[in-house]
Amino acid sequence: MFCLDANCLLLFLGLARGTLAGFLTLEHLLSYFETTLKQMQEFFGLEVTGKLDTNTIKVIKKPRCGVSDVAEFGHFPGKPKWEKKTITYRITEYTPDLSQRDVDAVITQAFKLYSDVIPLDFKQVYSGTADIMILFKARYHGDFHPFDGPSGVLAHAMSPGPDVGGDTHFDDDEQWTLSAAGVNLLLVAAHEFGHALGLDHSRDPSALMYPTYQYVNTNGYRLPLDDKRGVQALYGVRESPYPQPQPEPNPQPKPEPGPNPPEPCKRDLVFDAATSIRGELYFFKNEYYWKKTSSSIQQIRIKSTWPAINSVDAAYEFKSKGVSYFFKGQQYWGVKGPVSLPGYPKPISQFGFPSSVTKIDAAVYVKSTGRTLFFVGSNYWSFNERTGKMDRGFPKPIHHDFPGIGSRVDAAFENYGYLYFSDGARQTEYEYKKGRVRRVLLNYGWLNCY
Ligand code: TQI
Ligand code: ZN
Repeated sequence: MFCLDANCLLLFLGLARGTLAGFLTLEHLLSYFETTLKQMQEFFGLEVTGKLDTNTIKVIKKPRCGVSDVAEFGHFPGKPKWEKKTITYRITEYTPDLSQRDVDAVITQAFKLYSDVIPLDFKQVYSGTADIMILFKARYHGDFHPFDGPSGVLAHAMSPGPDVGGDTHFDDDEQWTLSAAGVNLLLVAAHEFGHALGLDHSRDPSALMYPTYQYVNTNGYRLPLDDKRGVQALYGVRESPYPQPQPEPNPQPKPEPGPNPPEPCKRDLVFDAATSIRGELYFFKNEYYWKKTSSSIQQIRIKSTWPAINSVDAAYEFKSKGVSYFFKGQQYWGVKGPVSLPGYPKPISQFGFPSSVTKIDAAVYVKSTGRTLFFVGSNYWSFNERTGKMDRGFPKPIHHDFPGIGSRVDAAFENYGYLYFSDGARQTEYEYKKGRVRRVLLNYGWLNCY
């Protein structure tokens, strides 16, 4: 915490430097200096005089936490920076080294290092021209700086500005990783985004913008102090804490009047979607879902739990990450129990669906194979959750691999090791290992109807 005074001096230096380009009078300098000194004196519990008295000098001279009071960071000539608050980015080409979802998550995380400390927001877009266009490509990739094969240059970014300004390219001859092996994507992306925001290299060896690559543990990684000062000197400080998704206590289901409250106990009940979430079963129908615990059934408006979601076509739970995905049309959302995750909705093309797929009928994660099965019309797709890629040779006809479950699937879920597939009001209990139907049921049988 003693480093705060360094910030004060830095603020002074930054302001002074900023002013130098325009008009700078001794009077300005002295008034900045006085303000800074007053803040410092207040912080250290000294008498607030705004003058360099002996006590203040003593404090300034004391060695503190090894952080020098002079700036090590740098900006580009002319200090180019973004003149708006929301910066869009788009990833046009991905690396085969990581799943698209992991790349998205790491890029989001790298931008968040900055948006946590400066009042800018970064928003991913999936079409058109974004402020920061991002791609992974080897060798020649459309600019005047072709990459050089493995190692050497890892990536580059343009300083802020229109057109190619901010654009960031990663050399796909590198082995991109989330770990200490190969080249860590978070650290390099965070470094490049520093350039894309207007930071030049730093002389501080602990800075992210120091011009040598050194792996550091990226768990809970935050922007090093020098880089934070550097970027705050350009954009200012984020005053309000970055809006964090709050794990709200599960909002109590209000008996809110809504459209089409479905009737549970009808033999012809058809589900839109079904999934397990944290050991409970969720059945979706119109704007509602039924939540089945071991002892009870509740009917709840979908919006009252996940405000952005009105109705769902398909849902599945990826248990090992504690995340569930909801699909509607060509969009999907990620949730953790009652908490909606930030950055959604995203396009289903991220799973590898072509644009001809306009809606998913059903989805289910099969733990034993690590695959998520997506049902679309009379076909199904197999998505490898480990690699984040669609398996080759899909889509395949449903009847080809799941004989007996029907010609299409409206809803699918897993329960106690069995898969359940609904086709209209009819449901089959399926034993995946043996590839056979065990029982034929009706959907409404799950809703404790007598
Ligand atoms: N790419 C250089 C870099 O981003 C490109 C570059 C060279 C550059 N000189 C520059 C960019 C001056 C702006 C200003 O630094 S790199 C590192 C680090 C590279 C290097 O591939 O050499 C990182 C990319 F810092 F580790 F050396 C990312 Cl983190
Ligand atoms: Zn650099």
